[in-house]
Amino acid sequence: MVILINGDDFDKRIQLIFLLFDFDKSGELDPLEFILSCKAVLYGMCKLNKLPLPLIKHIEDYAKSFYRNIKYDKNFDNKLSIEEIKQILKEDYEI
Ligand SMILES: [Ca+2]
Ligand SMILES: [Ca+2]
Repeated sequence: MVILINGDDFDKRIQLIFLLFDFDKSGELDPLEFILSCKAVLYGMCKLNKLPLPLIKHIEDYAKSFYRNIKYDKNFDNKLSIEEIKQILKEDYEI
């Protein structure tokens, strides 16, 4: 996540990653798409840093928590738009 938020072209990076995981090109990430994107990002970060891989159950619980929190899913439609994801990364960059 640090790599994502520390660049000058934050919006472009987020857009690119968002497009990779918005499998149905709906313009929003549904819970399954978000879980898959979390898995890919976390596994990549762990492998890069030679850390143990997190349990899939923990990743799923973590990802699902975003959809239960109106702070993240601001319109509570059980989908995360690119604007909602940008806000998550800007406001809670330590996640
Ligand atoms: Ca989608
Ligand atoms: Ca939403």
